[in-house]
Amino acid sequence: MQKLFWIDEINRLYLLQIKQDQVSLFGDGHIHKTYLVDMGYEKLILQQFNQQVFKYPERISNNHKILLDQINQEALPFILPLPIPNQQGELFSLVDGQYFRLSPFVAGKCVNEVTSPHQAYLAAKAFAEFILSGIHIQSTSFQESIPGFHDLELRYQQLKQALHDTKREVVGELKILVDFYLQQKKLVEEYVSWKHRLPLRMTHSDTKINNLIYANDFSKVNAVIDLDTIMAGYVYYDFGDLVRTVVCTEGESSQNWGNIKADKAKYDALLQGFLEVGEGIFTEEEMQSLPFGGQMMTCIMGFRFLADYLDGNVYYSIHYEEQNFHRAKNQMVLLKALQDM
Ligand code: GN1
Ligand code: MG
Repeated sequence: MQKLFWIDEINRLYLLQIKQDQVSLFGDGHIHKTYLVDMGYEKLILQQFNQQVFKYPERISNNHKILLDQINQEALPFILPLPIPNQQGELFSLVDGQYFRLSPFVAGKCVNEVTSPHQAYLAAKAFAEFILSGIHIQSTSFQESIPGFHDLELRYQQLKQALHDTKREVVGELKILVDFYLQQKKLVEEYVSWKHRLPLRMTHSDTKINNLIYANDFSKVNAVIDLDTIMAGYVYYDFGDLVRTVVCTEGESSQNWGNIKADKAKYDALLQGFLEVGEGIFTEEEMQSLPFGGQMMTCIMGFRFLADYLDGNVYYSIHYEEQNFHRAKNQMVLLKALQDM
């Protein structure tokens, strides 16, 4: 790996003695550059923060400070690895114009697909328990780390804008994909109608299955991770992104179109996990909104992947030029399967 010029400054800011060869790239998130720091006696996660995607790091600090102050972490059945404050008490460290942060490392397994309904059940329980742990916090105290992040109406507009501005030729399969997503107006209307009926809660807002760490034997959840999008949202967002990434029989990057199906047993297990925790706490309407969540979150990811492809791949990291196009196609096949389930 290239020489990491920022390590000395990190060591100074956190009173550490990390050496170059103790740092390696880690995980497969699409947004930040994540490193594992292995000092032998202790492991940490170090992230070079993506300021292109998250333009308001101070809002994330605000939200994380609320969590540090107001969530009883001891009572949570898993770890919430919030950033470790530096010597100045700040959650972010600015080194050479770049934001970095350090957080505890949690051992276990991060997966892109679950293999059993029981694993699905455990994931749903954990994310519902997370929502519950912040149910006493005024949703207005959270700031939007990405404005309009799950606003389906806005994402629909952004897709139309991308289509208008694109340098790509919209023909053939791309045209089919664009037409499919533009036809999802009904979901956009349903999104608007739910808005008036549901309370805002503290939600994780990025509950894709690899944002959770299972114990190595999958007997429990060790941690809920990727905490940048924690903000006010609807319960169905968190249920929905689980549906999108758990119920699908193929991962988000799969191109085995014929194998992309919705697994009803895993869906039912998700529902069971969520309801077991939320029963008597979530409102009747929140419970009723859950099935909409799966379709809505799949649709919004399709909008976003496709818009990014049309924009020239400026948001998500990609391994090849057509990857966002393929991701959008994957979500289209899944959305159809969920609509037929
Ligand atoms: C991004 O950071 P990561 O890879 O967990 C994205 C999510 C998408 C997801 C799709 C801040 O999540 O919204 O659902 O990719 N996060 C952000 O894989 O845009
Ligand atoms: Mg992630």
